[in-house]
Amino acid sequence: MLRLYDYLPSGNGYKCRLALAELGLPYERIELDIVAGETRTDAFLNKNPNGKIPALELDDGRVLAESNAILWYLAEDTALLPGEAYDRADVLRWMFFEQYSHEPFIATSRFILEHLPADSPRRDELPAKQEPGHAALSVMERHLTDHAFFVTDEFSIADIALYAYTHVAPDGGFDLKPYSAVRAWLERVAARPLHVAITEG
Ligand SMILES: N[C@@H](CCC(=O)N[C@@H](CS)C(=O)NCC(=O)O)C(=O)O
Repeated sequence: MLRLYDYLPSGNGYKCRLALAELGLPYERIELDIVAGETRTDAFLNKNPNGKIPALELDDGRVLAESNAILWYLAEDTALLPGEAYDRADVLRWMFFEQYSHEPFIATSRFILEHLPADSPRRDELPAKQEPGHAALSVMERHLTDHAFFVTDEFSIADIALYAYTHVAPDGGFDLKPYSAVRAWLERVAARPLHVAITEG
């Protein structure tokens, strides 16, 4: 059975849980407390030398790290990944956007506010993350104003990659009120029949 090394509050881990739920794939979830350093043990570093969840262990023992690589692996030959070359590249476009222009500002603000002590010096990083975080939300808003989903007319792993941290953006201090198209898209994703919440293990 697939084994997912995970941390329940993690949006990166949640991306994998969302895809596994959409695809109806059974898996074993191994919870690692990232704040307590459980991803930095020798045993885990032998699985992912980068010391981060999520990591997906296959039946044959191979391990795949990086949330968006895991999404790609799970989605191959399913409705979550389009077949046409341009559309597949467009999925990658949005997943690279998520990692470079969205996650470093929106996800990390949530991590600092929700998982670090109130007196953490990392709180000083928060103001500088506001402008680029809102820039990412504005890019999404512009695209979603005339698209139901990010790539083609269908839900794909591009939507999963972007949903994970966008739906909890307010936890990081990002008000979603000005982004009506983003909010409508969040509702469309959450209404999918096999959708699971980030709190569901
Ligand atoms: N680019 C990676 C980021 C993974 C990541 O940042 N994981 C965090 C939790 S969301 C983690 O495991 N941190 C623990 C650590 O760095 O020790 C991905 O998309 O999977």
